[in-house]
Amino acid sequence: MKTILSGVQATGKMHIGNYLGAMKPWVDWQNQGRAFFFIPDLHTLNVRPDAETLRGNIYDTVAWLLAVGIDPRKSTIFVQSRVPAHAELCWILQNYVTMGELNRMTQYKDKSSKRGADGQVVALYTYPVLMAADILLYSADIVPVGEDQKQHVELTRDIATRMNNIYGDCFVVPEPALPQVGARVMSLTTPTIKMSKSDANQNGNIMLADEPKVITKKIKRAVTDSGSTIELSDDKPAIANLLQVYAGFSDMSVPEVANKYAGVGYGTFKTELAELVVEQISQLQMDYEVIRQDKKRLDDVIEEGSQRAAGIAQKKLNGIKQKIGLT
Ligand code: AQP
Repeated sequence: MKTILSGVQATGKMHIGNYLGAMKPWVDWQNQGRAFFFIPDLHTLNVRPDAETLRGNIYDTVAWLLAVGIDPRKSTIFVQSRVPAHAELCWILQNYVTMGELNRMTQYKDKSSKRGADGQVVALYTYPVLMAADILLYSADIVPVGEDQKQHVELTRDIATRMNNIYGDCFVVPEPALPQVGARVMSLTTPTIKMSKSDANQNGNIMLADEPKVITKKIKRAVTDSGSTIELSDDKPAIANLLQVYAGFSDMSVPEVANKYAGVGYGTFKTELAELVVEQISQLQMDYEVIRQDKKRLDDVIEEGSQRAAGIAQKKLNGIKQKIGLT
């Protein structure tokens, strides 16, 4: 049986890129193997969130996972900081990765360029090493992620292979799995950059928590390309992105959506896209509101999942410590 693992940051603020690129596909993945979905709250510390906000965001994020359909009877849902083995393995792995490799990580370049000197914290730089520990502790075969995280999974593969070569069988070498639709949802205002929580222009994002009228307004104001009718083409990146969003929410393929709307005006297409997105997000929001009120249920999910994860992770860490001579 394959092991599947992935995570979503503890910001509580998910956009439709996180949803279509990661969380929605996880709902299918949980039926295809032994699945782990976690909240990487140690990663989230690199933006120095206020303590009370972080505490609440962890609950928000778990509630969103349940609302989109992650089922704790099928998947282990856990919080990273409750499993001490992540930080310990991260330290060990830092000895098997070079600064040259970390310097090539495009996410570090993107995120650090958006922050001032004070925001360029060491944990942002070493983020991919902690992510490698997250994956390798559970012997994950498959890591379903959006395209922006693919490079980090590839680095994880390099680290695992390196340690396997030095010490013999240490780790399973994981494969990234990108969804067919939604692997890279782009900003609605600047379709050349990915939709991102940290984008200064929040009109480019559709958040899962946005009200229907806000979603509709953002879609209606989304930039379009030259021309006036729907056509799938490499030189129409804005339309391609909107078609991708429609495909993601309708479970159609992008060419199917393009065929359905071929020759239709941008205005009509945007109206129907907004209706589709509003309908689906409204349902998710209703489920989320009910789940978020039930703190006892959320505590139980976190506690049970984190205990199960900690048992597996500690066993793996003990084996690695033995192999490398620490015990
Ligand atoms: N625009 C996107 N399109 C498709 N998938 C995306 N993901 C993120 N942005 C897009 C995927 O969502 C999962 C969880 O991501 P994360 O919580 O680790 O956040 P991130 O990758 O750092 O990107 P964000 O959410 O936009 O935050 P910032 O602004 O901090 O970069 C991952 O599988 C990710 O690939």
